[in-house]
Amino acid sequence: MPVAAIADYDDNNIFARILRGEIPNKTVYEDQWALAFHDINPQAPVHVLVIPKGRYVSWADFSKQASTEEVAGFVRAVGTVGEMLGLEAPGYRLLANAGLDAHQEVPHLHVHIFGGRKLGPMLV
Ligand code: IU
Repeated sequence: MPVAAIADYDDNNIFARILRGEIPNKTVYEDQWALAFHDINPQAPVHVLVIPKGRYVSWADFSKQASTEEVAGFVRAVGTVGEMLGLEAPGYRLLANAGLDAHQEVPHLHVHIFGGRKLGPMLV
C-alpha cells in the first residue's frame, strides 16, 4: 500500500526496524548518515537501497527538515555506494519515489540504485 506524501514518521516501518538491527539485511555500505543494502526484490543485476539514518518519510520532509550536514552526508553516501559497486564507469540510475502518486511503499526515505546492465529508458 503506497504511502501519502507527508505523514508522521512511523517508527515501526520496515526500514526503521532494519536500522535498529531488528531485521537482517544485506548491507553494502554504512556510515553515520546512511545505510545501503540490497533490495529484497531486485529489478536489475544491481539494485541497492540507500536510506538516511534520520527519521524521514520521503524527500518531502527530508528536503525541508534535514540539516545541511545530513543532506550532504546522505548524498555523498549514495555516490560512494555507486562508486563502490563499480557503477561509475558503466553508469547507473537513481530513483526515489515520494508519496502516493509515485507508489512509495515504505515510509522511510530511500534512494534506489539500479545498474549492472544497460538499462531501458525511464518509464513514468
Ligand atoms: P518503493 O520506492 O517504496 O516503491 O520501494 C520499496 C522497495 O523496498 C522495493 O523495491 C522493495 O523490494 C524493497 N523492500 C526491501 O528491500 N526490503 C523489505 O523488507 C521491503 C521492501 I517490505
